[in-house]
Amino acid sequence: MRLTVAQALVRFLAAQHVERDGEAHPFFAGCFGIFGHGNVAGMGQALQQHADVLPYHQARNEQAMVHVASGYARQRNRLATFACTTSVGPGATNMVTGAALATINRLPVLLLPGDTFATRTPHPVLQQLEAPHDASLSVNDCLRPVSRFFERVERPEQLVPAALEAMRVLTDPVDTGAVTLALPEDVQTEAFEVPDAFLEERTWTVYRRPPAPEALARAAAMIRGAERPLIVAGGGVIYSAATAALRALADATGIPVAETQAGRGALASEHPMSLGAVGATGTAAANRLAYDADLVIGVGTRWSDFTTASKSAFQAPHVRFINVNVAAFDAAKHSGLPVEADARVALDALREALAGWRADAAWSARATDEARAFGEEVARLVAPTEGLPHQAAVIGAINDAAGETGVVVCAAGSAPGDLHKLWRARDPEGKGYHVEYGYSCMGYEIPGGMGVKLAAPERDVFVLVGDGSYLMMPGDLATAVAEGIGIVAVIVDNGGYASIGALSRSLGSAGFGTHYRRAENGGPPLDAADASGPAAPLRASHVDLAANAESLGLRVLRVKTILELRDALDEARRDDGPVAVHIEVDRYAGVPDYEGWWDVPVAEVSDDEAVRAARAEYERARAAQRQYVETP
Ligand SMILES: Cc1ncc(C[n+]2csc(CCOP(=O)(O)OP(=O)(O)O)c2C)c(N)n1
Ligand SMILES: [Mg+2]
Repeated sequence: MRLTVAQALVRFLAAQHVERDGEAHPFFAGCFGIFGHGNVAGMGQALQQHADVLPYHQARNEQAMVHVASGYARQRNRLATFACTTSVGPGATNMVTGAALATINRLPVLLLPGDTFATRTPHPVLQQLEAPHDASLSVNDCLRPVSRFFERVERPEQLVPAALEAMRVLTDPVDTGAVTLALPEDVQTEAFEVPDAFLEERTWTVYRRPPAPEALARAAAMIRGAERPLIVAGGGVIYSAATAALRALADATGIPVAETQAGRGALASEHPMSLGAVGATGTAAANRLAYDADLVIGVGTRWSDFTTASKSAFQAPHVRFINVNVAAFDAAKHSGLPVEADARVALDALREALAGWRADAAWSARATDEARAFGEEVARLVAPTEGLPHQAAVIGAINDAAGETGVVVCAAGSAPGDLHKLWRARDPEGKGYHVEYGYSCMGYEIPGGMGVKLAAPERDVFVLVGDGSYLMMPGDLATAVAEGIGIVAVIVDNGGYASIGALSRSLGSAGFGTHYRRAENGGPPLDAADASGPAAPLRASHVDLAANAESLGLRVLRVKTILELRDALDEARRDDGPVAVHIEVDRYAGVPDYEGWWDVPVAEVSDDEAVRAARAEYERARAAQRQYVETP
């Protein structure tokens, strides 16, 4: 059949299915896009013609639409996503940040940027980068380092192998991430004889890879020989739908479980072995057990710097690691014993291999005691206080409104650390907690939350967004209104970049550059150079974020107290359309650190006494860093 490249691609995408555990469904939920001269006639025409098989959704910012796809993919356990089409030039480069986020978080997204003419005739076309030394370069080459697969389709026939390669990578749990097919604007519109088979329904099966028997036996022997084993559950546990297998292993063995950001909620907080967050933003319970653990069993984690508290969290002499992971790259980290396998299969196999064995009863009991004590600490922190509300109490209110099935979405600022520590996870499949912390990208919150809501319309989706993150990318709230995506965006206004302000103060730099307005323009003076900040809490910013959200078409609820917030959340979640809830919080009321640390280097020389003191403290803390190079 003779079709244009764009028509063939759209029909191909609509025909792709993915299957796991015998369940198959379409891989692409649709295509987000913003049209320009680089895609309006090619992809635009094809999407119009085939709107019945691949629905089109208009976005307001290309970065945001990639975030929507990432949020969607994560909520669907990476078994479905959106395609994203852009024009050539700025529309395409706007996707670079979204691509990096997807690739770092190992989430499948398909990017279809327009590209400059393959014929080279109108060169330099509008928005073209000219590289005198290399005529084949275009701005789309920025997408290469942030894509797991990149191809520029310069001839129509090339689409066939390129599209198949794209699907291989997108559906592979090891390789997945952003995939880019750059489409020169002339090639999009060129027709070719498309093989029938290319357009037929195709199912990509995600097989569950079992561990090598020898690797499993070694892992079981190491666990049996351990005195203080600890599981660290990562996002892979949730993506693999292995939360029940994790719970069964914890029940059978009494091994305590700590969680990364992506793995948060893998084990419900009520479980006696659930220690919650570990690492730089960890709970006292998890970090104390991590300190003493002699064997750490990472499951589906890529061991980000935060998880190990910059390699200071695990302090037992000769602490060893076992890494259960589908990706050899991650399984080899920390000179651990690599167990390359699907998380669910491996957890079930470990439970069988450990039948009859239990961890030392005193160690398990310590986990339960610490978890209970930290639960009391959480209750203390989320309780409403006098005066300006605290962010912790906002989190407590959202947690209650979310119940067992609601989802909280967040990405950057002070909230991710607070959520990691404070959130009581209740959803048995771990789908109630969605903090993007691989890239911790300001601006992800709103579009990411829209993706979650599109993936799970039956759930209430609460987006917790700081004023700074809000200002970076509010525009796609207009998309949420236009498309009827009923998120609840809780705008937590503390008048600037409070998290970085606190970090700056702790490093001796007095919160420099983290308030919106300069002091000479009526903004607040620099903070006191100590971690407690000024005595009187400063009122939030001069920007009326509630009015901003209203102007984009949202219903907005303005609240002043936690009691009002609770009512507003209840009202908002009953509303079908998107609702924003605006609340001012105390910029200086942070949640404490619980023996977590983060390596942020401090100036080695300075005229400032506060910086010199911070450097001395930094050097003391850095002495605890380890390399984890034991022989397994
Ligand atoms: C795109 C992007 N730019 C910069 C940063 C660095 N950064 C991390 S948190 C933060 C401030 C966030 O402010 P806000 O959303 O108001 O949250 P708060 O810190 O006040 O809790 C900044 C600038 C980032 N994570 N992402
Ligand atoms: Mg803020």
